[in-house]
Amino acid sequence: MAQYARGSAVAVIRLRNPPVNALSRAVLQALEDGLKKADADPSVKAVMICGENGKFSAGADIRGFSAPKRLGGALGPIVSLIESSEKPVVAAIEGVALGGGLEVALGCHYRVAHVKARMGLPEVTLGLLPGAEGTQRLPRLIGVPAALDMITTGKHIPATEALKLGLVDEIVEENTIEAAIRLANKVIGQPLGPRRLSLKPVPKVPNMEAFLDEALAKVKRQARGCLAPELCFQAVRAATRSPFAEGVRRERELFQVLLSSGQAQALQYAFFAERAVRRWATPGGASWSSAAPQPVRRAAVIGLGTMGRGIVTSLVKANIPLVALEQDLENLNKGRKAVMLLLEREAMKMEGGAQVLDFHNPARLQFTVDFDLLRDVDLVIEAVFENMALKKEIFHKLSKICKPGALLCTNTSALNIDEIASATNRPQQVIGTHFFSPAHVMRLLEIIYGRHTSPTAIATAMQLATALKKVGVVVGNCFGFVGNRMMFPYVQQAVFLLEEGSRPDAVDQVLEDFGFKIGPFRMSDLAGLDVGWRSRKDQGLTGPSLPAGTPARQRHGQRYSPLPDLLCERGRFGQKTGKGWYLYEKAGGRTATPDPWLLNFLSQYRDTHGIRTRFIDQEEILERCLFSLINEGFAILAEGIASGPEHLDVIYINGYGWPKHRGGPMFYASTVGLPRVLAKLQKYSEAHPDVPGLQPSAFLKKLAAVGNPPLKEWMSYLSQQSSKL
Ligand code: HSC
Ligand code: NAD
Repeated sequence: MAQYARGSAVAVIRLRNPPVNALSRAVLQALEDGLKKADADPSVKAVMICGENGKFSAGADIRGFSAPKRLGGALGPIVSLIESSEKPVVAAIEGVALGGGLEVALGCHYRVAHVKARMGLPEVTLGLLPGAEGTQRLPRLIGVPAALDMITTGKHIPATEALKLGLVDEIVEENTIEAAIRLANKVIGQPLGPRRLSLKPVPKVPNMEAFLDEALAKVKRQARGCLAPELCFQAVRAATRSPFAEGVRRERELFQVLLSSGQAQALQYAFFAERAVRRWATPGGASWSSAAPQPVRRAAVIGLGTMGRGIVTSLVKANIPLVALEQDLENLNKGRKAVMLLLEREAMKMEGGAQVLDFHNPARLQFTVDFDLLRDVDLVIEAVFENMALKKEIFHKLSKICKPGALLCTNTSALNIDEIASATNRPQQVIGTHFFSPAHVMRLLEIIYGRHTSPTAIATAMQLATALKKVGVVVGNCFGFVGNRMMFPYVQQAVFLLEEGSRPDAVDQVLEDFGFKIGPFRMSDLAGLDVGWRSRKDQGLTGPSLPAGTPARQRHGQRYSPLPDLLCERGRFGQKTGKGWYLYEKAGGRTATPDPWLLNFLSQYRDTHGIRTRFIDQEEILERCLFSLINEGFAILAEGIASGPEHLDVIYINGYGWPKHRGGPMFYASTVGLPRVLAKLQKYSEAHPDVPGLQPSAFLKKLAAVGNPPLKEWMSYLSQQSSKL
């Protein structure tokens, strides 16, 4: 609601809707009532609007978009009502003023902000645009380039930057409310015309049309299939071409287009999914509500290779003192150099730089080859080679050296957490913390509990994720966990498609057009083909341990493609060797070009194995790759490995480059329609009966039999017996 109070000549309207003062219908009604009351009271000479609990407002109530007309219909006119007040209105911005919250502040005649406040129009990140006249007022206040940047990216800016841009009139270190009341008293009686943004012209930019053309090209480049950024651009462009009222009409039209696009629903689902996964639970009954984390005052990272370096960087950035350990001095020096380079780069992006991170201080970051220095750490993250024997040896050593309460985490990509834990005297404190490469950049932390992992250990790992500014998702233990397990059938289909007649660039293009940042073959070249090769050798699928006489294209009675192994045998590991599925300008090069050698090799391979080459259309490429991944997702849900589809979606959006505007694989399946996904899988499975990944999962069949139940009801269809525990 909004609370109205009048102590002096200044009436105070306080937005009140915990926790973030979202502008629900009730809040807007109370705001309107307050404004009208202040207007009618002759003793009131000015108005101050602020938010309860140190937050101005996080904008429109996102849950209210199911009834957008009522919400939107109210917010724009209320902003106009504020602006047209004959008494000066001052916004006191504390905490956040986002979306509709900032639009309310833009309707005010003056804005005072606390130095720590953040402001922004993040509607674009929800698949929308600022629909309460923000696309028309902001460019008039701070100019087109800065407004376009804020509106098309949705970034939050700190108060200091807002002051430089002219978005706020004053910033204060404390007592924002008092400062705003002081300003309100000071401006009583001053003309309000110049303070009404709707009356101001949009500041001129030399050669505006050329500037806009360039800006549009940039927005399109970055949007990758997401509609909202371009429509945000169009709304701002309308401000440069039309009078205010016409611009507002255009803004409303574009808002409606976005609202009905489907992308807005997907992005709003993703917003709430990310928050929902914080409330983790296991089939054994442990949950976020009863488990308490233990403090991590000092940590350790073992192994300073690709992953360890990023993990160390992440911990330093989160201000957690740590020890970084390698197997020998040579690797330690290599790792130290790489970590320092990463940290220097991170420091350059920060205010205060290296001094703030303080990474040259051995009390904060110590490099060693001596396990004894791990005696008093609270948490260890192991990131050595993906080898079970080595991991067990290290965990055995850790359980002897580390203090009894220390949490022992492994960064394994796929190995069994229970087996690793069995090498210790404290399996309840062993947990998987699966970072994604580059670990200091990627937001996902997949947290894997084993059979004995304690709720405290899970809560501590989740707290670590928050401290590292990552999204932690708690999942159960199985080969590849959630993310990689769903990735296996996807990559497998991509390779089968090559066998049958497609090309790496054709497959990548289809998936990149769908919105993936990078297709499966470019991804595999980037990560290194040798990583999977090593794992397949360890599993006895290829290499010397493969029993003689095993058919080239079959393993355990199922279809298998030796293509990736054949490339590795020829030294084609991807970018690192300058060739893999593509050709690169040099070893370590990044520019992929289709390789005539590979196309010739594929054609010889098909001849050798008697495979008839056929044309494979885009629909088949997309469906076989995506539906097999989704199918594995249903199997994971049925086994109780993840507690809901939103977990899988958050993992895919934050760890695997799944396009957020498609809401994640399981949300996407719900939009395609489960009966359709099932029918397509059945069709492909009939054509490829030796590919288990295409055989529809029992859970998908069960849901499709009901029709297309809403995603939030899926888990209620799982019987207790099918759960893993
Ligand atoms: C908008 O404003 C559209 C306008 O332009 C008007 C359009 C008019 C239409 C015109 C038609 C013609 N609503 O993130 P946290 C919940 S669009 C509802 O954990 P933090 C959140 O779900 C809006 N709920 O906290 C969570 O509850 P849960 C634009 C909202 O401290 C709880 O609050 N605004 C909500 O890490 C705490 O949130 C945005 O996009 C909202 N607006 O971060 C801002 N905002 O656990 C979105 C939050 O039960 N919000 N909740 O799920 C944020 O970015 C972050 O929440 C904050 C706080 C930075 C505010
Ligand atoms: P890497 O080969 O780049 O680095 C491993 C490091 O561990 C090396 O620097 C090596 O010297 C060190 N090491 C080996 N034995 C050691 C010992 N006994 N004591 C201390 N250090 C030792 O490997 P990586 O890619 O960083 O992978 C590490 C782990 O992370 C693996 O389990 C891998 O599956 C997993 N992972 C990798 C990725 C990725 O994209 N590379 C992503 C997620 C998880």
